[in-house]
Amino acid sequence: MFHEKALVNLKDINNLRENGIVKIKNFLDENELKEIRNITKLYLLPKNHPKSYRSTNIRFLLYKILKLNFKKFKQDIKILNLAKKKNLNFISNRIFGEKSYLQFIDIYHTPVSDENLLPWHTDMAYQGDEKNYEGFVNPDQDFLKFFIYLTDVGPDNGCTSYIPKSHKIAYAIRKGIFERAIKFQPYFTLKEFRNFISKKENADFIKNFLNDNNIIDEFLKKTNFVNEKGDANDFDFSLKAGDAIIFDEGGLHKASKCLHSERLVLRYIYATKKRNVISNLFLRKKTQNFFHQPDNLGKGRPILPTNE
Ligand SMILES: O=C(O)CCC(=O)C(=O)O
Ligand SMILES: [Fe+2]
Repeated sequence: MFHEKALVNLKDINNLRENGIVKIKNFLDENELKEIRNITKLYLLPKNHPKSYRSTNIRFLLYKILKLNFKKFKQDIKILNLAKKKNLNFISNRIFGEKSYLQFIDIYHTPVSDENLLPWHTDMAYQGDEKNYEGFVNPDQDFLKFFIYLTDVGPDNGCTSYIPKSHKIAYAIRKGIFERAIKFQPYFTLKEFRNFISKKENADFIKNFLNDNNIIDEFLKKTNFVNEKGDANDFDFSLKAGDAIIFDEGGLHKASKCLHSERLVLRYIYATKKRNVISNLFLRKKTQNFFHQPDNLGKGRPILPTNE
């Protein structure tokens, strides 16, 4: 499976651990792409639309039958079969180094626009305030996204820009806050994140925790564009329909604007902890006004390098 020629090989996994993201060309072959696109073009739903979510297990599939929604039932089986065919669970287990579970699947559409779909953010940032410590999820819970482009993307045109290595910093922050070694302060947006890590006590903790003296300065340098010109496309890339990225959602990323063409994507999200469907439903209800739902359900450890 982890043969050099495998869809996702060890080099890719190490790359992902080191940088937080890896690009996989030709993740889908032509027929797979065609089949999935045929399903999706029937529903051009925006991100976070309740109907953009697809069945992740037998329970949800049965629910489709109960609702006599045979069309979606058949489609969801195809989407689940694709995950199986691509060994996503196996790959995800391997990346995490422990057992992981499919959390959700969605397919969404982004229309042409001159505004970013989502500005720079980290999905796993703790939110709230210091009194909310009990609500902070264990930082060792991991979330990983298989993000498949169903249309071509490029700079300022639908790519998911990602700042390499930022997943490590974000993990150190969560760990530090969770263990009360550093003080909570919002760090969800790029500006907040930069403010957070610019504080000496936070920077000291992070450098020490990651055993890396340069990581903060490098990050600040790489993201100084936010002060100079608000945004930049230094971290943009081009990929073709059927290509994919796999990323740790804890790293800083943005959904860039679709300046020239509309975009369709399919996401499979895995995590190390089994999802409690009932409590997640409540959580989703309670926090539906959150900025970036339901991605911030995931709060976890990044996929750090190992000595493998
Ligand atoms: O739509 C995108 O390109 C990125 C969406 C996002 O922020 C995420 O999947 O965490
Ligand atoms: Fe995100």
